[in-house]
Formats: sequence, structure tokens, C-alpha cells
Amino acid sequence: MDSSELDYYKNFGEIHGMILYKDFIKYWDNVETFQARPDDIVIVTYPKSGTTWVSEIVYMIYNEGDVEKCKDAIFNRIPFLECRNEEFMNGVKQLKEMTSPRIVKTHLPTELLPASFWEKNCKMIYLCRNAKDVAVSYYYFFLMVPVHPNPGTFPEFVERFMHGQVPYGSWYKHVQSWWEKRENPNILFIFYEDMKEDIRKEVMKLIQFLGRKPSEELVDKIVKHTSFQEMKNNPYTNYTILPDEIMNQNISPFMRKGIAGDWKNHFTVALNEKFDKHYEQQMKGSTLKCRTEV
Ligand code: A3P
Ligand code: EST
Repeated sequence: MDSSELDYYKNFGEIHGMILYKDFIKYWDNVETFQARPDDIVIVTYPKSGTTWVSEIVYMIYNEGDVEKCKDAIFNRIPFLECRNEEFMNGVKQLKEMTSPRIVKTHLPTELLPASFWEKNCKMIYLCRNAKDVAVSYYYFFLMVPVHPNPGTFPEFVERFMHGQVPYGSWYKHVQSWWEKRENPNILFIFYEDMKEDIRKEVMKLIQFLGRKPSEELVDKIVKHTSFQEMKNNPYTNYTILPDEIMNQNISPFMRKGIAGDWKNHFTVALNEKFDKHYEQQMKGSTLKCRTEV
């Protein structure tokens, strides 16, 4: 490895062949042996797929649309299981201390999700977003979260993304590992693009999946409270509570654009062709179809 490669991997390590933050890997035993509870609900995504959006929706459903109960940072209300930072982030600890029912956020692929969640038959929601918009969103995330190395130019970053050289590894493997589980009645597989197209329909799906009582009034409240503009201006969902040393929103806001199709502003024709060709190979044989615009 030359020095620029060494620099790229400075804060990254490998766990079961997947790239992840060294801080997370250091205490992996605690993640692997995590004890799920049967009424835990797990929100799973590949990073930058709309985790925060679906998390706030699920939290609203659990609290019957009571906005007052949402007044704490999202990462306190919905702990991020594998997140670990020497000083002040410890998802496992937060979850252990939490009363039930717990809502758990994770970005883990099926093989790395603690066995206990499968053994206890926990309900899980997988949110999938098209790879091109994920790559764009991830690029800005690399720039604004200082734990990441310099991602280089966008085409350079896309090359890394295509080869799984980013935290949580290959997007292609991640989405396919969860897509294969979609017939499991405890798993709900949904799409970011469907949420953009018809949020009421997807919120209704979530309410039904979670076994809560659907009502127009509840859906109205949720749709209003979780719109992109509301969440962008809400300090409890926009991550501005974190200091610049952890997330520098002067470089790029966490709530950046919130649209489907922003990739068109970032991919050149040549890069797009290269990406599509590689995508086809990676997704060969899969029935999973993602929309890249709505
Ligand atoms: P962009 O960078 O494309 O804007 P995650 O929560 O998984 O990190 O995903 C972040 C992405 O979801 C960002 O995408 C962010 O803007 C988008 N997002 C967050 N809340 C949203 C909302 N209420 N509606 C639409 N998109 C939202
Ligand atoms: C925040 C949200 C998210 O969905 C993923 C990640 C991964 C990297 C995390 C970051 C985050 C929050 C801040 C950190 C960072 C790794 C080190 C840093 O302290 C925990």
C-alpha cells in the first residue's frame, strides 16, 4: 500500500471482510453478543439511504404522533447499535440501559447482524435507496464527517464505492443480502424512492407492519413532522447537536437535498456508463429493481 492508500484506510479496519470504522471494530464482541428483546424493532439501511427519515417516522408511530415526545436528539431516542466512539458514543450501552420497546438503528448486512435479533424474531425494516444517489450522499458525508479520509474527486470516490472500499462495504451485497430475506414476515423491505413518490402510502405500510392502529390523523401528523424541510430545521433530527469536530455542517449539511435523482448533477455520461455496466454485473440474477428517479 502506498502512503495515500495508508492514509485512506487510517481510521478504517475490516470485520468479516467488510470495511468499517476502527472505533466500531475495537469492541465488536459487545455487538456480536448483543442481547435483543422480542419487542425490539430494527431499522436497517446501507448508510445514506434515508435512515434518519424512516427512524423519525417509526418513532412517531410508536408515540402516536406526539411531537413533544420527539424532543431529544434522534441518536438518543433511537440508538445506533454498532456506533462507538472512545469519548461519547456507545450504541450497545445506550440500548442496554433503555426500557422496552426499543427502536434500534443499524447499517449491518444480514451476516453481521447480532444472532440474537434473528433468534428472538424481531421485526426489522430495511430501507433501500438507489446506488447512485447513495454514492452522491456518501461522498458529501465523507467530506463533512472528519473521521473519513479525503474522498478525492467524485469519480475517484465512485470507484471506491463500486468496489466496496467504504464503511459497510459493497452496496450491492448489502441490499441483496436483505432483499433475499424480504419474504420473512418479520421483515419489511421498502424504498426511499417510493417514500418520495407517495409518503402516505409508505407510512400506512409502516403503521400496519408495526401493528398499530392506522388513522388519517396520525398519518397527517407524521407526514408534516417528517417532511424534508421540517427535519432539516429540527435540531433533534438534523444532527446539529453534534460538534463540528464530529460532523462539520459548514462543509455540507446532514440534511443536504433529500431528493431522488441528484446523481444526475454529479455523474458525467462516461461515469454513468461505467457505473451501469458494473451495476449490471454486480446485480446479475437479482430481482431487486431500484428506481433512480421518481
Ligand atoms: P442527501 O444527501 O441525498 O440529501 P441517512 O439518514 O441514512 O444518513 O440518509 C441521509 C439522506 O437522507 C440525505 O440525503 C438526507 O438529505 C436524506 N433525508 C433525510 N431526511 C429526509 C426527509 N425527511 N425526506 C427526504 N430525504 C431525507
Ligand atoms: C452517523 C450516522 C450514520 O448513519 C453513520 C455514521 C457512521 C460514522 C459515525 C457517524 C455516523 C457519527 C460520528 C462518528 C462516526 C464515526 C466516528 C464519529 O465519531 C461516530
